[in-house]
Amino acid sequence: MGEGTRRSFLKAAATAAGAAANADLVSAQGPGPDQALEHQAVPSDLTLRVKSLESLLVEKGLVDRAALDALIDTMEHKVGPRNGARVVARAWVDPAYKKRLLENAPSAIAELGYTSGQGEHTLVVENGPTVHNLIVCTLCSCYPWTVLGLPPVWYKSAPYRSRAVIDPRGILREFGMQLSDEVEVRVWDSTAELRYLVLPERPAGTETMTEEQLAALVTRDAMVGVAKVTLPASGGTP
Ligand SMILES: [Co+2]
Repeated sequence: MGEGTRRSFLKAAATAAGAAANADLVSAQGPGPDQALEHQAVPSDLTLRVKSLESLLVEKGLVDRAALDALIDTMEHKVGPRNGARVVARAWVDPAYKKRLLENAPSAIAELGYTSGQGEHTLVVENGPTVHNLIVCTLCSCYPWTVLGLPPVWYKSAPYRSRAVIDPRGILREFGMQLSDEVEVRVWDSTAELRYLVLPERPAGTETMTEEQLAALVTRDAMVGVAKVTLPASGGTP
């Protein structure tokens, strides 16, 4: 096919992929329809159509799965979590904002311009020297998408969903985190009505950083609770 045609196919597919990914957030992925209904509605007809379309486009070789993955990766790692990172950085530099954030997260998050319009509540849970918070949705993939964007694949996976509750320290070890026995691990099970965001600990050595520089340090994983915020190796920016 001509380049123009191919481009429009890719564009359409990219839109479809975005829609499919978003649809995931409001569709059931749980163990069964009955259980999943506790959290979210079953996939809509539109969701199924979008998924079918995406599969067909890939199968026919009209779009490259890698290109779709790259697009979703951008949503997961760059666009979405940057919102949460700004919220975290503000809380680190502004104690009054942090207080508002812990007391009424949706309102404090909306101060920075991020609103979901879906009416679900968000609770921010703060990590500290003796407490580590971890977020999961045991039944499906409920996620604070207003501040974190799309959930990563592992967040939606059955092993993470079950083991985060049964063996949170084991999960954290697999993500490279060794917590001492003195640190209490709190696991928060998200629902469609109540989502969680982790406020990570501000790393030492960042006292002179600007809010913007701090935001650049904050990762999605740290806001889910499977990582800490760390300083880049010396010589890097910021
Ligand atoms: Co859920």
